[in-house]
Amino acid sequence: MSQNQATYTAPSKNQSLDIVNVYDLEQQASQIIPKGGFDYIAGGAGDEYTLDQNITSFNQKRILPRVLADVENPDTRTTLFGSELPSPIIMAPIAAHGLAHESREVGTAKGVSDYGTILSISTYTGSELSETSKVMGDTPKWFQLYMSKDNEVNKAIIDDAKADGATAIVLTADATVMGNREKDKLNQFVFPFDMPIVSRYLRGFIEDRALNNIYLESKQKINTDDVRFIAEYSDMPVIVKGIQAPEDAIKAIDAGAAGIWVSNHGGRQLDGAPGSFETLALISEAVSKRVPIIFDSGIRRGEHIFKALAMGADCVAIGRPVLYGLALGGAKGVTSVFEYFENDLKRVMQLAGTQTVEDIKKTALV
Ligand code: FMN
Repeated sequence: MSQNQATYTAPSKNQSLDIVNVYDLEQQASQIIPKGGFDYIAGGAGDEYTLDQNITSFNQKRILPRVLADVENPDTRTTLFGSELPSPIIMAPIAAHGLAHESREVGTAKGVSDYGTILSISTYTGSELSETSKVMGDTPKWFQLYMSKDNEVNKAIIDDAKADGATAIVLTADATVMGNREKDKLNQFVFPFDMPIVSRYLRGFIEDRALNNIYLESKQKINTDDVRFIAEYSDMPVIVKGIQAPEDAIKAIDAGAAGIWVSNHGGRQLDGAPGSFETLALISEAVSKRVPIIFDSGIRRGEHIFKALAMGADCVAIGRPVLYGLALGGAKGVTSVFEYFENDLKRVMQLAGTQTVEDIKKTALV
């Protein structure tokens, strides 16, 4: 089923959501997002082994209940790159929010900013940067860069992100080719709308907006020189996203990365890779607190956030669940998702006897 602009109708409601859990949210979202769009969002690569493993691998570690802990109203507030946040929960960069809701990235930006956390804007945004900025006030935003083969194009994109007020560049390094997304192939999925930033380097390929064509124009040979180049050119903190091996974390930091983003792209790239959580302990050891660690891929519960922080992350990023909230409730739905995760984390903190985020980080899982 090929879906073009004329036939793709994204959901449009704007309402707060009463969330029981985000699996239920996914199920509800599957009923209202057009099939091609839903499969693109929810799907993973190949057998979807890694997609599943991202969630199940959290069970390899357990949280010891602690009592007589003298804890009340746990405090989830934290600071990341100088930004004060209500919780260690930020928004992952995600392409084409217009698949989930007619308000596109503008709806997400409003919802994230009403909650008060960091928004990461994808190179594959379907909204202009100025449109999202308008609804965000002072809420910090990061720009996620997929590199073009042409550094002049990269410079122009970084210039735009900087002019728009981005406070960090997230260099995604794990998507140099597209993962084997079989659902998208079966659906003959193409993006049903334009993407203003990436069109800068799509050149002749824009006509059918097929995924493979986008990757053809992206840079494949990414190395530490690119990290150095972006850090020097942008004069902003560069966070390297897609790190799953301790060696790559060390290489990134040596090249000037100001942050490490542990992620396997939500199981959308290399199928057969471990669950992202399984890689965190060794990466955290290698990073050794030199720079902050952001963790994603598989966060679905407060328990998962707690475990990621206890294993060395400084904050977690939410991906798919935010788009499901956007689909079901627009900007308000997005805020509801962040509030759900914060409340769930607070409950876990209370039961695990931890008053603050720093207490979680000191907790040993069993
Ligand atoms: N990561 C990027 O760095 N840039 C992107 O443009 C991007 N687009 C994505 C689009 C979709 C629909 C999804 C689900 C993920 C995308 N990601 C992208 C990966 C996310 O940033 C994040 O790593 C992933 O969603 C985490 O997995 P989870 O959603 O299962 O928790």
